[in-house]
Amino acid sequence: MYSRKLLDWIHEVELLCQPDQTVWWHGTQQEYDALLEDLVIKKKAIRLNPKLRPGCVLFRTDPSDVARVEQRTFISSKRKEDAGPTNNWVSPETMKATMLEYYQGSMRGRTLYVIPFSMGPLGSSFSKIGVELTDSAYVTANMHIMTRTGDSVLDLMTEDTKFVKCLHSVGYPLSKGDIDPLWPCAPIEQKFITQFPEDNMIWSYGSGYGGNALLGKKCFALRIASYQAKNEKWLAEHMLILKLISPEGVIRYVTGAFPSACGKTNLAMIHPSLPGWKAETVGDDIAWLRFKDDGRLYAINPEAGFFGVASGTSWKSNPNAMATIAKDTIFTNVALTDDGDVWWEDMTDQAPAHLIDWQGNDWTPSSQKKAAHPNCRFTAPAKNCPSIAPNWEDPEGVPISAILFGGRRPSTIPLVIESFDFNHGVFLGSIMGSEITAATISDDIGKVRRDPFAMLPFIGYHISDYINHWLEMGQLTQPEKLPKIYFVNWFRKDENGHYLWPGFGENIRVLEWILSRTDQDKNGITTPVGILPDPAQFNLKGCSIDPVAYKTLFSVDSSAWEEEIRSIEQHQKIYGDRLPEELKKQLMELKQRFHS
Ligand code: OXD
Ligand code: MN
Repeated sequence: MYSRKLLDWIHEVELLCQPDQTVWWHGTQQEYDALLEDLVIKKKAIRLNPKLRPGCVLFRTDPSDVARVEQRTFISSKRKEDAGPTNNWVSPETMKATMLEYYQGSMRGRTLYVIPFSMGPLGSSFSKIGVELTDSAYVTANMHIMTRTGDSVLDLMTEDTKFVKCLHSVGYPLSKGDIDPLWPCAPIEQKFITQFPEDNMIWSYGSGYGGNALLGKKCFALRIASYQAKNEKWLAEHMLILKLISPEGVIRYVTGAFPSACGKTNLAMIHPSLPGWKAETVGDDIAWLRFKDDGRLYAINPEAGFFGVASGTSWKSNPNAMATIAKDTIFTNVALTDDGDVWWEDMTDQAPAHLIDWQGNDWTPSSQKKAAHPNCRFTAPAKNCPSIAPNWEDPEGVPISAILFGGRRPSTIPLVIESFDFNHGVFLGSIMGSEITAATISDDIGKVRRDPFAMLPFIGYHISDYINHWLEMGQLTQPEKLPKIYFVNWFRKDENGHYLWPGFGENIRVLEWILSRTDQDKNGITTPVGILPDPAQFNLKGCSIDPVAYKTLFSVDSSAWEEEIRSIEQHQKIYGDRLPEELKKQLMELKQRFHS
């Protein structure tokens, strides 16, 4: 029996958006295959060479629709102060009135897909249900990979089931005789990605790409879920989940939050360089965490696939990702090779002699433009990942021993810092960020762009309440049951601009130290910024790192930290008059530790 609430809402949307037809997504492989085949026939997608990439297709978006649009993303809470200083806010009444005008007839000439989906394993007590109504077949195919969709979700829904209503339209209605463009979307000023946290509702209009349109991901699993998590005493975080098995066979799990371009997916799929260590992937982007009766924090990955940045992914940087995308993958905005395969910058040392670039034009290595868009993506089922943990879908979640925060920091920040306690760890999460590089058009090169908890664009409410919620979570169990919190930095450089740390598989050495600390096996050295490894106990066996680099990696330079403290003080202004007391106190104590 379908829920009346659901049927009524679909009917409302049909009357509003006026699609030509409505199709229920049942979640089967046959439907998925037929949908993709239809897109290929209509030339909306290109089938890749089945001998090289079986089950794979390539989409090219409109050049104006290639990434999340943060300037068009809104938290429409009833009160402006509940959205806080870091979110765009428009009142729900005004936003609904504006968007209703756009939605009026917006699906004319198109099919409305009804996609029931579960974030999290079906039926897990961690999981939440949503229904996306979309006029995009591309979104439907991606949602099929990224979430658990279809009848099995409907079966779980009763009249009382709360679900997130996710409405999506590409914003390009078709009149009779109109030709549908390759990638229909609306101009930037008509794009809206709106979360209504109090209504459990998301309205997205005008974009067909990624986090703007696959509403289960950033909009639901982070923005709406973070709001729910605050009210229900759990955490919805922008974190990978990694399972580590020591040479002795001890299994532990860590989560990690990193801003973009810090190798989060690489770490989630790490190939450990230390003999005997094994790593398995539980999640690469989002973690939902809650305390269970034993007092420990458990995590699930609410997603079912990876929507990863392809650029830079190679057999060298991430062999597990490369193996994952060998089949059954949707590629978007990558380049096409002459033999019907895909390519992107840094996938191979040498670029092919000829390609069709992401916009459909001929490309050779002498071309001025990049062959693939820097934000080109793969959408691949998590189950195809060779490193996926056999228990990655455990409805009970996995117990977390350590939480990592990191960023791209060429100076100042040591390779790893252990926080003194949970609150100090929250402070470290609040100051994480990456140095602005030449890759970003900005006058601020060399300055740090802070991105608290890597959640700045994803917190569905006031950032001060978010920090306070983390602090309150730390009070919900005995201190010894809490995961330990670490700050890591794989990206420190010497004065000549060379990376001091080899990174990638060698990061297992840092993880080994972290886990030895959670086991209280090894001593640390107390410094003003936190606890650092005792160099004598840090495992460098088989790693050719020179002693000077090694010293710098673990050094705390007080004049650099003075600058860092000034920069943190400056950053704390984002909280306005609602700077959480604990963050103020932590900064003061940091200063004091340098002077005592
Ligand atoms: C993502 C992001 O797409 O963080 O995962 O932007
Ligand atoms: Mn992400």
